[in-house]
Amino acid sequence: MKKFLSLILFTILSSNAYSFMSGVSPEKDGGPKLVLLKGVIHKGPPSSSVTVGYGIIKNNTDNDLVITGVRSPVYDEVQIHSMKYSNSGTAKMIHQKTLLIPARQEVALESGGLHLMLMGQRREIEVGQNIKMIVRDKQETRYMFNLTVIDPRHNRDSHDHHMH
Ligand SMILES: [Cu+2]
Repeated sequence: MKKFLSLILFTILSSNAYSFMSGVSPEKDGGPKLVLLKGVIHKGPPSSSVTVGYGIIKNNTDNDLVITGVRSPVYDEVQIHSMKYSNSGTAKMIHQKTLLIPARQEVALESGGLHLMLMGQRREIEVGQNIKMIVRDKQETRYMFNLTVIDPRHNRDSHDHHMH
């Protein structure tokens, strides 16, 4: 009986893992046309419910691509935010509903600028883990981004303690 249960569990787990990219027809799988280079997720303190993701989004095609959404099985919601600075020195985050990545260009997500805002973490993440995200563009093409969890306290020169 125990064996039977674990078999069911395994089937459920593996079908979940599979369904992450399923439902996407092959012609809607953008493959390496849009990639995230040096993708990282900052492992936040246990008390915080939000954290950030950075990296360099690279468009490997001759066409402009417009990102319209990002999701990950690890987070309830992933938003693209930009920063707006006022003359008085305050910073405000703006939710970007779309993000243009021009043909053959790179757009950096970095501390103090554009970033992925990761909200509603569904499970514990550990430093070194690889977290996948599915990015959708205006043509409903999907791309897979890979991000590695890092401990931002070991990257003190990244100056982001005042941002998040
Ligand atoms: Cu943000």
